Amino acid sequence: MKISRRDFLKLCGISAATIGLDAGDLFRLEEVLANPKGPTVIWLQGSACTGCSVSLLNRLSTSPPHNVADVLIESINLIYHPNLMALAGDSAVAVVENAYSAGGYILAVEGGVPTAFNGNTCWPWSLDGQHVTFQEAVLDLSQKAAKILCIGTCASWGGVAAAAPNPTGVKGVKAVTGKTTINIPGCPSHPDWIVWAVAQLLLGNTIALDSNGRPRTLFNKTVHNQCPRREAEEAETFGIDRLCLEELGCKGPDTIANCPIHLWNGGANWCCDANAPCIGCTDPKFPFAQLSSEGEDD
Ligand code: FSX
Ligand code: SF4
Repeated sequence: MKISRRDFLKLCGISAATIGLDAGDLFRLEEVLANPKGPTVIWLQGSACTGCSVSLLNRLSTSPPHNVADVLIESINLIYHPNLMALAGDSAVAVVENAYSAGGYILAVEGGVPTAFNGNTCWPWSLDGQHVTFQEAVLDLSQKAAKILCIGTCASWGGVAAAAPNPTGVKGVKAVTGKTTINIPGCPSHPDWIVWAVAQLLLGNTIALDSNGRPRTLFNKTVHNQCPRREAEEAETFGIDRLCLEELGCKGPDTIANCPIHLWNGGANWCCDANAPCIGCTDPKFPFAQLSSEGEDD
């Protein structure tokens, strides 16, 4: 299916209300996407499960464009993505090298950065017959990136990939590069959060971040604060509809995310309303411990 740059606009238009784009934003996006010299996006995958890419790939619409991956490839200059690009081997690396020389690209990182064993547990590619570690690739490419987008909790702070005992020494991108990163957490990240962030960067908008690098527009209230079960009686056992899940370990009171309002799977549902306690996957300390909430509560 041939998809044009206009289709990214259409996707943003479909999601405009839910991802907070107004008519002026859509008009400016149209101008940006019409520019053949628009920003280049390099998407790297490190220590992760690829769930963030799958989450984005599953961003389905009932009308064309159906698949956000096609849209991103055809409408945004996404030059490197391990699962989506047609190129492989040296020719794929050459494309990254060219983008690096030009600079000014958006570097999207999915997955944490293994640092133990000099980073040799993760090799994204080889150059001149030498393995390049993911750590080297992230360090090099971060130098000339206009913006660094961390897709998912692993890239943001380590996440599941950095869970103890963490033998490969996985860290988040900011911890490795020292650079400011725009963190779009979630395990996986919500596709609309990713689309929102890419659209903001294409528009040249400044994204206000909280102290953990998360966009304040998306991450400003606890899950608990927005949960429809907040006043409900507490469940003592699993599988009972409409009861609060705090006694069963719900992390909603300590987790900042808009899942109860934004919903998942094309608006089908979200964790607590499927009777599954929030596991706190957008939190810097996920999966084992959590920071105290910095959002409003009660
Ligand atoms: Fe991590 Fe992405 Fe969790 Fe997986 O790849 S945020 S392990 S669901 O999805 O990086
Ligand atoms: Fe809060 Fe979780 Fe209870 Fe919802 S289910 S009200 S998020 S503790």
